[in-house]
Amino acid sequence: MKISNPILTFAVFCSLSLGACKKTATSQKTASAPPNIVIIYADDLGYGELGAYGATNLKTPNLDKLANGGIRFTNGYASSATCTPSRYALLTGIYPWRNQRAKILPGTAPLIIDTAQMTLPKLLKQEGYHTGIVGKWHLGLGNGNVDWNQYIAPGPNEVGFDQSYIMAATQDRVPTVYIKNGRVDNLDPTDPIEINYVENFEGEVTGKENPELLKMKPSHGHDNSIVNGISRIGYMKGGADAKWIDEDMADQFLAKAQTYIKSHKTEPFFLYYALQQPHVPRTPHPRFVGTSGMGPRGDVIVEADWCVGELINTLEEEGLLENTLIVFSSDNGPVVDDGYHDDSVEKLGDHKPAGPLRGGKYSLFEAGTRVPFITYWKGTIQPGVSNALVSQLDLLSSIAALTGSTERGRDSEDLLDTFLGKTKIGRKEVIIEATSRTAFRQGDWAMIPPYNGRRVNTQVNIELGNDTIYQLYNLKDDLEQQNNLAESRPEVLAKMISEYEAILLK
Ligand code: NG6
Ligand code: CA
Repeated sequence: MKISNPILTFAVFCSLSLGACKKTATSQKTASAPPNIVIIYADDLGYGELGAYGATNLKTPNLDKLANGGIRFTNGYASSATCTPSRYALLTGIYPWRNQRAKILPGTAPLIIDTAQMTLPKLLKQEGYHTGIVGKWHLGLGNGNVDWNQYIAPGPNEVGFDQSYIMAATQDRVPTVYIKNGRVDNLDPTDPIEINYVENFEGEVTGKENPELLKMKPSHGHDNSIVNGISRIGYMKGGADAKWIDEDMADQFLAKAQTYIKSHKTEPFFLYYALQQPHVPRTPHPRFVGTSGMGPRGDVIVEADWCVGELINTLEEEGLLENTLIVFSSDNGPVVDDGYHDDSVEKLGDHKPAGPLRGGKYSLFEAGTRVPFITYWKGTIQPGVSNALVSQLDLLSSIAALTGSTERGRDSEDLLDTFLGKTKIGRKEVIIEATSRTAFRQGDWAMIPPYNGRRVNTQVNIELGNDTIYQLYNLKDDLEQQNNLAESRPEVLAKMISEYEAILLK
């Protein structure tokens, strides 16, 4: 028997040796070995923050290189205007508003991903990938009563990551320690960690009672336990040796990500590199202090850009750049004052974190969820700009398709060709979420249902999108969402309401 077609050869070979073919099947589908996948995920980085997205005062050469050497999406969305829900959607391919627990979580919250749930790292593991996460987690840990001095589970290692080096929640929440594969790194067992989000431990200093101990003062909230001269959300006792040094966090996560790449370069790997910048508290390493001229918020964006450059250098040095799909995005839109007096407002100057968009973090307006979104694969993706509507939700099904997996996320569309720049057709519509409210984007239209809450969160100075009436904007002519067309285009509004509600109920 002579068969020259390689796929046929493969089929015959498989039918002879059955189960042994999974890996080979993947290779056949992608014509070569499956690429490594690196998702770099910033925290609170806005649509207008990168040079490639129009920033002029802030210099982001490394991210610009990625954006200009890959596909720069102009209609790329996070699933939510806050962190936890977006991260939930990214890893599960499920709309976060389907899960009541997908809200901004305290550091003591239990894991909100069911360990039986299919996740992006799990499906990649099934395809033979090694999987790792470095950076911010914020999806809960344990089952509700974590002992921080024991193995902390379930967590990332129980939902698909072979390796994890994380912070539990946010940089402004306790516990302020790194957790390595479920164990607090550098923990001295004679100095156990206790965490409480309701009351303080006797004798422990707080930002509220001891403001003289602070090097960065809170503007709102953030007045509980003091760690490294910065008061946080929540109370913590013990764990002195394990506490992170905020100014070293970027270097620490970068080093872990680089080590991960180097130690897994001989097998396909998935690295989820979840940067902590520019979320509060903004604590650039001294090397970056003053580099942006915009105070710590700008400086940590410069620092994050440098980290991305270093990571790409590592991929290049290891000869992996042409076999690695890199995705860069942000978990939600920007906020300037998010709770600390850090000069972010005073030194912002002309910089527009959201670019031309209205709103910001926490908002149903565009800036809440429309974020920088870049795909880069040297030699495979032809550089370009795409206005296709894409959501971070879609990464799960699209990456599954890329690797030959048949897994798909419930709300995740296979947009592989869009992400690879082969087509500019994206999804038709997407529901976005912000602090438990939802809105609808369809084609050029954005529709926000009526909500009772306050219109502006004055603490962060962001318009939340609330109004007593329906809002309808045509983003093609009115990207800034200034002209509510709900009354003048009732037919568009009615159609959108019914299609939006149908998805909500699905
Ligand atoms: C808010 C915090 C804010 C930030 C946010 C979570 C206050 C007053 N504000 O509650 O500083 O931590 O939660 O951000 O506490 S996120 O990007 O992780 O969603
Ligand atoms: Ca965030």
